Amino acid sequence: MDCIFCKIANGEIPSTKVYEDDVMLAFRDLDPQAPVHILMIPKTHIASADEITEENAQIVAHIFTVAKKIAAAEGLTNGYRIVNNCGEDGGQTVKHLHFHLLGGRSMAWPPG
Ligand code: DGP
Repeated sequence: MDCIFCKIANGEIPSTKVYEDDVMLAFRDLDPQAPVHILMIPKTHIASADEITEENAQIVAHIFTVAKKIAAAEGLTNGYRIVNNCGEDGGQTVKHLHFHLLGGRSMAWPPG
């Protein structure tokens, strides 16, 4: 499968990793939209949030338990935002489930 985030997860494509375990990887976004912009991905290929099931939901729960530790390690003591873009209208460009962890500035709402 020609998936760029699978290639990052297995080391075929380099990335600036900030966290890794058996289940997930977190690395800095190539095109940061905030002073801290990290992508958190499952190592296993899940195409999008639309593909989350009872069977793989534990992976997502794990990512969220790690997210706050990454935020703390990045010094985001004043809050942060976690974003998932799902499908075309959601603005998803890479078809491998990922959560954007953004921080280091005040975020606007609503998103564009
Ligand atoms: P999304 O639009 O939600 O699918 O976000 C995809 C993000 O992935 C986007 O912010 C740019 C980032 N990205 C794409 N290719 C690479 C890459 O090869 N390396 C890294 N570090 N980030 C990438």
